Amino acid sequence: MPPSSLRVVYAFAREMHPKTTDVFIQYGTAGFRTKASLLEHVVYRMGLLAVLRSRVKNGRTIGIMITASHNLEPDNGVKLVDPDGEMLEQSWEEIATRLANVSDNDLESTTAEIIKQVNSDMALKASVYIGMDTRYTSPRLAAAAVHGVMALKGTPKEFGIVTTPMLHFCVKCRNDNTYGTPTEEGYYEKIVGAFKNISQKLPVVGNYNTTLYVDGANGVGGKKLNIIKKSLDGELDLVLFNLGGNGGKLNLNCGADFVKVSQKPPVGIEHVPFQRVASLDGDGDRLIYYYVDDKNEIHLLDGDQIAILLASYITELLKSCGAQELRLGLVQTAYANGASTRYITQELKVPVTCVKTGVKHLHHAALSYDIGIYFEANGHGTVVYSKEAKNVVRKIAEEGEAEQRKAAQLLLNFIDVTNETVGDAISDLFLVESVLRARGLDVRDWAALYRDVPCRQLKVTVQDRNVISTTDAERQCTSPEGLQTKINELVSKYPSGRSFVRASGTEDVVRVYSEADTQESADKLAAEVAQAVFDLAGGVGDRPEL
Ligand code: G16
Repeated sequence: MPPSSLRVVYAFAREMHPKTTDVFIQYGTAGFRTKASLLEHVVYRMGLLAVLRSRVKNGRTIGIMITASHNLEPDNGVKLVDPDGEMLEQSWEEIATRLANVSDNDLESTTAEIIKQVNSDMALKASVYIGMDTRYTSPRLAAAAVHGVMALKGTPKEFGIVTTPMLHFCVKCRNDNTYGTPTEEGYYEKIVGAFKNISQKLPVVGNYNTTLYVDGANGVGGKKLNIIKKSLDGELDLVLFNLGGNGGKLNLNCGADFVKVSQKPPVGIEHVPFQRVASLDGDGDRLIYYYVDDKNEIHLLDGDQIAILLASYITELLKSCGAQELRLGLVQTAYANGASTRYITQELKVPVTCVKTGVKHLHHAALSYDIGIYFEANGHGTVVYSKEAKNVVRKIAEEGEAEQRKAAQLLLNFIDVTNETVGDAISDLFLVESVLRARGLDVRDWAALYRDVPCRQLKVTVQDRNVISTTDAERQCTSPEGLQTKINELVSKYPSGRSFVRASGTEDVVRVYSEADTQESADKLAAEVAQAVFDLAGGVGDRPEL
């Protein structure tokens, strides 16, 4: 494509997707995320960038997902997916931010500069897959992405409404046909098919029961499970609620983020004591389990517990295969409950790495193990298996002793249930159910593995959340001055106290996390730290109450 053709980049912008706001926007924890009304020009420009990225990757397919995941309905967002189905390479985030913020008048020249900077060969073909969540603003934004791709003569392919992990999966399959078929059906075939294989190998034993309630957060994940449900031949009896009907609003008083942060069950169903319930988030990339007891108290089984369940089962299978030489490790963030980290290192004897929030950081760290399990406490995570690990297991499945072969075949099915590209609520749900079934566990048996330290999360609104800087995987705050000293002082008053603060990369807030020996103390510590943030970091609105 000759450089003179870049004129169309400006023409499309001016005519169809003009930049109508001067609010600066940044590629954050999971792409650009803000009020949907401020995003159209940003998404158009990400269509342009996806084409350049595809050409830099020799024409391999790039993904664009339109979603604001756990955020409420008025927000929306956009993120780019790299060829192996992983998040956009971090060095390109700054380029994305630059392109999103230039004026329409400077768009053509900035695009030309970026083409030069990244050395994108404009003669190459470019392919871009586009998916969206169920928000009413998503179709309009997806159209803007298509226009961006067309402006630079790339080939867009629209997937319509899909979960975020489905789009990641399809991108990966398109670039690596050994992974699967790049369609929604291909996803069901591989992931659900492998789960059915496991279920047929494992009879229902012990306390496990096949009924699972699922809170769909009124988003896309529940809708897709409703399709899957019909193909499950009694292996799992899904009772779905919050599917978007009856006026239910996306992520409002329901969904994984609501359940995890508020530590309350979602609306939408009458809870039966001790019933196993799974809660998805709005775009189907996070999963939290919980049950309500006979005193109406909720017990959460969050990302930490899911990671532990998967790690212990994979360790057991590796042992049964005789493949203990494969290095298994776990990756968490500062939000991981202290009790979970102790359990993993002391009981499971599995190494743990702590990294910054954002699956992109966790995924990267997990790749350094033969088998890397990563989960944020909020339920976002998956397992990644190295080529070497897969080869070892495959060889045992073919050549091992009878018992070893059996375990290796089960592990191969387990690998196929996993969406290795990114955290995936549907795939994770089938992994968890496989382990509970294999071990004959009820949700209470699972919860009894260890006890969480009481914790609390709060949000504080400040004038500019960028005044907060952190270090040590976000566990220490380096600015504003005096805030970390104040946090240390507050924490020292509480037995088993721990607290940290960080700026959210998906919402315009500062997040506060605390742990202490009792729930009352954890709540109080969080409120005191929230007040310190409000006072020292320019809080707006009402000062948080104790
Ligand atoms: C996204 C990211 C997660 C992150 C979460 C909250 O989740 O993918 O890794 O934990 O945002 O991030 P922050 O605390 O920076 O707002 P989702 O489910 O919203 O895509």
